Amino acid sequence: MSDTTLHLSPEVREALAARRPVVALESTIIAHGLPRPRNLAVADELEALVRSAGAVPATVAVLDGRPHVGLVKDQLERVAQDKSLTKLGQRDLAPALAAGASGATTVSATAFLAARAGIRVFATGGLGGVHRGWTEIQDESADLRLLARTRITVVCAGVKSILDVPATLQRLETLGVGILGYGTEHFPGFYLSSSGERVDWTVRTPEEVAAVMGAQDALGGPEAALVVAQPVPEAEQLDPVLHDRVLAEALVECRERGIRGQAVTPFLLDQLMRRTGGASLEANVAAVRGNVRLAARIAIAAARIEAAPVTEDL
Ligand code: PSU
Ligand code: MN
Repeated sequence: MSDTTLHLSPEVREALAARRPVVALESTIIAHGLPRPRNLAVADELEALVRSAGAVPATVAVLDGRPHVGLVKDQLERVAQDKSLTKLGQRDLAPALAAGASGATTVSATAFLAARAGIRVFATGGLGGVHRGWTEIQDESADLRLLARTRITVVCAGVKSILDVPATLQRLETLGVGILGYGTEHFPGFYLSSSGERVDWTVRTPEEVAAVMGAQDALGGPEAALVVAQPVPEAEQLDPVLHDRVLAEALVECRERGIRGQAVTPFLLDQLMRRTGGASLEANVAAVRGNVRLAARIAIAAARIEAAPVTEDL
């Protein structure tokens, strides 16, 4: 029989039992989104950022057929170093558990497992979305549909700029996923501070985000996620002209080589890194750092609201 029990790290188990703030982190960015050995340093740094902000990190992955929420040190090292780890979206979880396989979880699989563990806040770099050329190749990340049915707050730097951003925003609207611009009236552009698209709602504090989460719960309705989109600081963004040029080159290469499906996103991220001499990597890491810090502050604000005594209007 497959082991479908969630394996919580001791730190995460204690925090959840005591209703202390926890932040979920995905592992695909570590295993497939960042180059070795930098990926382990970043994974450690992200966990440390969550802790120093006063919350508990829960990195999610599947190891030897077991779903883990919160990894201990050697498990995190394995995710960063073991080249045999596959990339698991939510639909891959059941086959992976049944086969006893190991893999890193994407946004969709991470959000799914984190929500099942009772974690409400999740930080990543950029969400998956609708790929360019979607009229021919129907490549839309499973992240979107999963977020439409999972009550979790995802802090991100928008969706990856390798995607068709307006089409992705349209899909999120159709799917009923709320989006808050954090400190911005524009939807961020992942490596870039702005995608040029506008957002309908802007918040400026973690407490405002927590208030929206509270209103989501009080309203009921579909269990959709809340996307908190925070831009990478302008000083740390990738040069927009360089970005547009190398992305065009990378998209041509992707098409010429016939790369498809799950391989597309890691391929394009890697191509951008090579073609910008590592500058895209720095922008990516800067974005994730900011998101992890903010996610911890949101988790703390949300835990405070939950702990506050309930008052009723008379
Ligand atoms: N954000 C990053 N780097 C990444 C990803 C997100 O900064 O590598 C990963 C996430 O795990 C996301 C996945 O869910 O890319 C999307 O892949 P696809 O387009 O195949 O759904
Ligand atoms: Mn895809």
